[in-house]
Amino acid sequence: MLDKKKSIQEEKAILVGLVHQSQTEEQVIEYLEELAFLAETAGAKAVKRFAQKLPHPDSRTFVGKGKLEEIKRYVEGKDIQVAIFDDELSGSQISNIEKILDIKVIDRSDLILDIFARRAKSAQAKTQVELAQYQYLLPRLKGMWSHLERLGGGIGTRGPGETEIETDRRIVKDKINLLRKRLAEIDKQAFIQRKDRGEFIRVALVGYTNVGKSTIMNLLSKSEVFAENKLFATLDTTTRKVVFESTPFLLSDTVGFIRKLPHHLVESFKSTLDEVRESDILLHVVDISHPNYEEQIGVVNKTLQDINAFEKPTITIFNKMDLYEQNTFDPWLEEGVRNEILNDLKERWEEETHGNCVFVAAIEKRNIELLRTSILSKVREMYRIRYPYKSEFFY
Ligand SMILES: Nc1nc2c(ncn2[C@@H]2O[C@H](COP(=O)(O)OP(=O)(O)OP(=O)(O)O)[C@@H](O)[C@H]2O)c(=O)[nH]1
Ligand SMILES: [Mg+2]
Repeated sequence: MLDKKKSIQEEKAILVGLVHQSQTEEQVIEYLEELAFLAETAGAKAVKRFAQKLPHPDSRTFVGKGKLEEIKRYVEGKDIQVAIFDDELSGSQISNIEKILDIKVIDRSDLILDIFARRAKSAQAKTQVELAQYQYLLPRLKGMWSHLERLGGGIGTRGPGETEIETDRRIVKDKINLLRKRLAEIDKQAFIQRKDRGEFIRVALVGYTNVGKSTIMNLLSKSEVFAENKLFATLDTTTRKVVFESTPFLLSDTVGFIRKLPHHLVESFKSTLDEVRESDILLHVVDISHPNYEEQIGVVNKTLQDINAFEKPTITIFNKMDLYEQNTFDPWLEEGVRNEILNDLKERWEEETHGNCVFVAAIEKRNIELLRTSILSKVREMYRIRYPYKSEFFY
């Protein structure tokens, strides 16, 4: 029962989102675009999107009955295996919707957990994801049972009684406890390792997923960190010692953030995010070519607050300037007008970040020297503050 197959690799999917009152239609289009990208990262193909304006989700079926009928009419007779909802669903909502649509139903959290599970490489990441998966499952067990009951529902088959559900709950709870203990052990080891790193200033790359953190890590540290155009390419933190003009420091590449990151996932990734929490300087990478980049900045800041890593000295790196220019400017636009638009943008963010920002195109290595200079001056400033009497040892 606990092996309910969730993988959606090579399946065709429809996407469903709700438009709340406070959201604009453009935002919801962008959200579903992101959900489609998540589905693609998990190996599925989104063939159709449905959105409904509702003040509150329907407690039984999430979207309204009429909308669900519309979706059912679309799905019927087509080669579609899964419906993906953009918000977290309860166990009973999942089974109610599955009853009506007669295809598999998963939600955004499920999808993100599935991607994380497939990408996890280290024992730490694997344990963290597994823990989050069981925590997500626990409150949904009952709904899933009633779903199974229906599937096996011929005459004479008896549905599960409370005992079976209770047995399952106990199995899941035991598993959660076991994983927690295992994680605590791994965390202890990681903590000891981090302590071994001495007195170096620590710098962490943070940001929304797919903004170019690993690409920048590679440029700055000449390492080969896995970077690709998929969400959550990086799950494990990579730390390298870097030396700029004889000043050494530690640079870490970390897991990307996303809106509505499942709560349990943030919880169990806390130890991976220790690297961020314990760092001295943050490099907040932003994909300025993304239509929702300002909202993404907000999501990252909120997540940093959640893990108690806010209000650290930060350099905001506006990346993908090449794509931004390509998307914003018509080829015939005069050079003067272009520069004016670019200057306005830069001035606005210079003001907002108190001068702590750099505009780069990592893919073209544009402005990387300037970025190095900004990082170096921040790192040296931190050494001076941290070790007023011996900071000269570090450069
Ligand atoms: N056009 C353009 N693409 C870029 C730039 N920098 C990175 N990319 C591309 O953006 C995609 C994501 O890059 P990554 O470095 O993997 O991004 P990340 O932030 O580490 O992503 P996650 O680890 O998945 O959170 C890759 O396809 C990169 O080649 C840039 O300056 N311009
Ligand atoms: Mg990465």
